[in-house]
Amino acid sequence: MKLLNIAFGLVLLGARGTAGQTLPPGAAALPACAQITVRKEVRSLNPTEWQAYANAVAAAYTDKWIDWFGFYHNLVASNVHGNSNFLVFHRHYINSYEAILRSYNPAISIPYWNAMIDYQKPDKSAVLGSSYLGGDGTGSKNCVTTGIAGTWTLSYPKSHCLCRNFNNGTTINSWYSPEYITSVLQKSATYADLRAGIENSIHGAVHLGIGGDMDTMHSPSDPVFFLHHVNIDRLYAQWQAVKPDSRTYMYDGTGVNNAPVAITDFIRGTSTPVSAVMRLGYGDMCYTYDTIKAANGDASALVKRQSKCIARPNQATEQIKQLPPKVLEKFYPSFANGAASPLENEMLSLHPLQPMGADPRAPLFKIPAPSERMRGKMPHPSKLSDEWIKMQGTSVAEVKAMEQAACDMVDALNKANYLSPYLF
Ligand SMILES: *[C@@H]1O[C@H](CO)[C@@H](O)[C@H](O)[C@H]1NC(C)=O
Ligand SMILES: [Cu+2]
Repeated sequence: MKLLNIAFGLVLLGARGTAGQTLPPGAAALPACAQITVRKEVRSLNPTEWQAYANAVAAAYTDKWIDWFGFYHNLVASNVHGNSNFLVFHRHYINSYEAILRSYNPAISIPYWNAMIDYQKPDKSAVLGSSYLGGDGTGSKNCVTTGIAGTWTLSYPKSHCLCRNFNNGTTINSWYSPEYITSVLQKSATYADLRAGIENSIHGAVHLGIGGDMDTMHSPSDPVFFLHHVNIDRLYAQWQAVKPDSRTYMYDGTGVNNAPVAITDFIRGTSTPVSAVMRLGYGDMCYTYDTIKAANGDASALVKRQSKCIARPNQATEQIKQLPPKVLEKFYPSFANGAASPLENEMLSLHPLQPMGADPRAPLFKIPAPSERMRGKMPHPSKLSDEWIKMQGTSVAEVKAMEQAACDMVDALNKANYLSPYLF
């Protein structure tokens, strides 16, 4: 009898666990994926995995797929930025690119670049080093000459080298920190909140900071685009997974021409319903993230080689939790109410000076203690340019208000004498 009760209880629990993820009205039921792949941080790929990715990208470049993705993004750009289409469109778009890469090698998953951990000095990131995506452009045309695209000649919109133009001479101005993105994840109650919070912060800052082709509407010409947008998609997926019952199919805010969006909409520029990309593990969305697996208790999800390097996760979290209660409540509601999921804490991951996982000769990196002299010195994030805001079709007021709030958060943490482990 007791056993029966337990079994019955489990069935109910199972039913309840998925009840809120009931398909929205009018949506077709999608089959569960037979196989779910895991997208990982680029520096945790082993050399074979990274080489396989680089080879598939090279093949896609040769077959002009990179040009096609630049062309297509430019074609639909004005409809899919600065409004609620942003997250769902780019999820669909990245998945299409991944499918193309898999036509060359079925084992490929696009890695992500956790650009937040490099936010203080992005140009120092190993990801912009010659073993990965290459660095700044040089010469009169700002041509990239290092990394996997160092020899590229693109043909859209006209024949040109891959172009980058770091936004502060040879360096890049500060981006948005893990501390800030953690705050966005915890504070966003609606899909529209999350979309604006992510698109106007780390999303725009990376595009502008790298410059050149990344600062255009054919930005997928740059291989940075996909690793960057997979990171944006990861944040969306994590935010959904914090409260899957209410957030999986949450879709609100406004779309093109400020018209309210609906879950029955098609993703702009596609014949795919919005709802078809929202639930990972179903239909064509056969992937998850290493961070989501880790949050679900899979200790092996974050790569062993680097597990020693990730051994410092609680330093930032524990310090943040000791901020004055008013500051904590304002910026970190989930920490304040003691119910934070690891999915809404971006301070659990890597260190900015992480050595390149793809280089087997690189010694394991010992994380230094945060430098005391940096106490209370988190930099303000760099602002988006008016040209960029206009190009994205975003509301200037929305961006300015958000940038002000981001600076307020940095000031509040600095005033509280917070010592960030991401500063060096
Ligand atoms: C370039 O970086 C320096 C040092 O962080 C900063 O003081 C300066 O304002 C930046 N210049 C521009 C044009 O953003
Ligand atoms: Cu885009």
